[in-house]
Order: sequence, then structure tokens, then C-alpha cells
Amino acid sequence: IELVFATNNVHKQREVQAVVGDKFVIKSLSDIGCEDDIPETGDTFHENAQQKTDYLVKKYNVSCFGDDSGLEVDALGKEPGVYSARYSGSRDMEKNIDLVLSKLGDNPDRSARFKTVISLYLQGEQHFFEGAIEGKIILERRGTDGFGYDPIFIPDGYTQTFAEMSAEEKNAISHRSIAVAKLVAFLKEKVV
Ligand code: ITT
Repeated sequence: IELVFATNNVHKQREVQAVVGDKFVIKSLSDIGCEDDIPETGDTFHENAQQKTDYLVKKYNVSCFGDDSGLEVDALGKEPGVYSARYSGSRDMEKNIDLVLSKLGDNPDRSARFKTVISLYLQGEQHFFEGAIEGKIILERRGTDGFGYDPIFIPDGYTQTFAEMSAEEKNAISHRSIAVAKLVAFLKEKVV
């Protein structure tokens, strides 16, 4: 079964292909010749994820899935949320992290979570899969691995930031891997 993943990130594509097995062939946007910048204009992760699959269903009539992720900081009213990639107005993550840290200041409420929502459109049906990991925003950056807000996020029960962990350690517990595991479990059950 061919499934289009609404991404151009080959790492994300390979990650899903590796766990889903050979009954599914995961194609990226570039694999199907789609160079469009699919709009992400929703107010929620669910809306944005579904915008991606709706777009592909309408234009290509394919089975497909797409994801949206971000960071929610409780003391900031769950910002940056769907604006995580461009919180400061640009995609410069240095600026985006600085903005989170300065808005939080020395507020003692540091609770936050990363969230991923995956939208799947398969055999005429819409499905969602969610993953989240709770944690805390620290006062200053620590670590150089990972991406995005990883240097300022420590998951609950750990002492290292996501950016101090190895990729394997982070992937074992991350919001994205939780959502992907749910997607893969669903797909495997569908096709026996
Ligand atoms: P695509 O939509 O093109 O796949 P993107 O950069 O928008 O790429 P996401 O929707 O997955 O990626 O995430 C949005 C932003 O949320 C991302 O730019 C990061 O700033 C932040 N983010 C998401 N997952 C993260 C993670 O695991 N660690 C740190 N930051 C993350």
C-alpha cells in the first residue's frame, strides 16, 4: 500500500518507513512530484495536520498522512503552539528560543510540553494520532544536539535537555515517536 507523507524531510520519511514494514511504501512530497508549499493556517495542530492531508486528497486523490508539532508553554497561554516554527516572526530558532525565555523571565511556572498530531487519510476515512511529552523550560540553553526548542526543554523524570540526549534517547520518548507508534500500530492492524 502506497502512502504519501506530507513532508520533504527525508529523516521523518525514513523513520516512519523503518518502523512500518514493507507492506507500506512511504512516499514523500518530492517522490510524487509535489513542490507546493502546502498552507498551514489553522489555530490547532489538528487543523494544520488535516490541512496537509486534505490538500493531497483533493489534488492527488491519494492515501496520505501529515503531521504538525510544536511546543506549548503553560505560563505563556500555551504559546508558541502552532507558531513554534516562526514565533519571533522568523524561522531563526535562536530568536525563537530567546523570545520564549524572555517572555517567561523568572516565572516559577516552567511547565511545558511538546505535541505532535498526525492526520491520516486512508480508504476514505479520517484518523488522528497524538503524542505529547511533558516537561519544563529551563532558564538557559543546554546541549547542542537535536533541533528547535530542544536546548531549553527537560522532559519530566530526566535531568538532561533534549539537546543533551543522543538522538536514540530522545526518539525513544519524544512526542513525535509516540504519535508515529500509534500510526504504525493502526496501519499494521489494518493490513493483515
Ligand atoms: P515541516 O512542517 O516542514 O515538516 P516544521 O519545521 O514545521 O517542518 P514541525 O511542524 O514538526 O516542523 O514543528 C514545528 C516547530 O516546532 C519546529 O520548527 C520546532 O521549532 C518545534 N519542534 C517540533 N518538534 C520539535 C522537537 O522534537 N524538538 C524541538 N522543537 C520541536
